[in-house]
Amino acid sequence: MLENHQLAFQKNHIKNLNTKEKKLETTLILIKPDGVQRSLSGEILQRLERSGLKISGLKLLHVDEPLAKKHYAEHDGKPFFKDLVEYICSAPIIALALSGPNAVQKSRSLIGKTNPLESEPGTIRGDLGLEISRNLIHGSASIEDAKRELNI
Ligand code: 3AN
Repeated sequence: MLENHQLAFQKNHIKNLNTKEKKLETTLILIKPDGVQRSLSGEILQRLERSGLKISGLKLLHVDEPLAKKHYAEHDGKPFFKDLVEYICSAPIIALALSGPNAVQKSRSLIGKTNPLESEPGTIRGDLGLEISRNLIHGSASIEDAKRELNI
């Protein structure tokens, strides 16, 4: 969802981190339509940035059906797949690449569990979400998923 030129500043952004470059990861974060519509983009970005992770690419986009199906391919066949695809295509989202040490695991812990009812207070979904189908944000689940999703 983010092309190479949109990731061009990544090295400059992360060069001040006290870590060896080889340990750095980049993950894909999506602020979903509910996050954008509820004007929570700033709050969500602030929470992610305050952890020390760096925004290394960012764009507002309106996802179309083929892109959504590719992104959510692992859920194809599940009962909620159709709604999931329709929903992510229903309004603009914000896609960002987030970089830093252990960026995948760190962003997942900031985001919280899939169901906002089960997400701990202090997490994005735990503090700001109510429903599993409107859980505000996507974060890649693994380093492999991050690589695949960033290249879609
Ligand atoms: P996560 O976003 O926490 O990695 P996944 O990958 O299991 O969760 O699910 C992807 C998205 O599918 C979730 N963010 C949520 O919007 C939706 N989803 C997952 N499970 C359900 C469900 N049981 N009912 C409705 N929507 C679901």
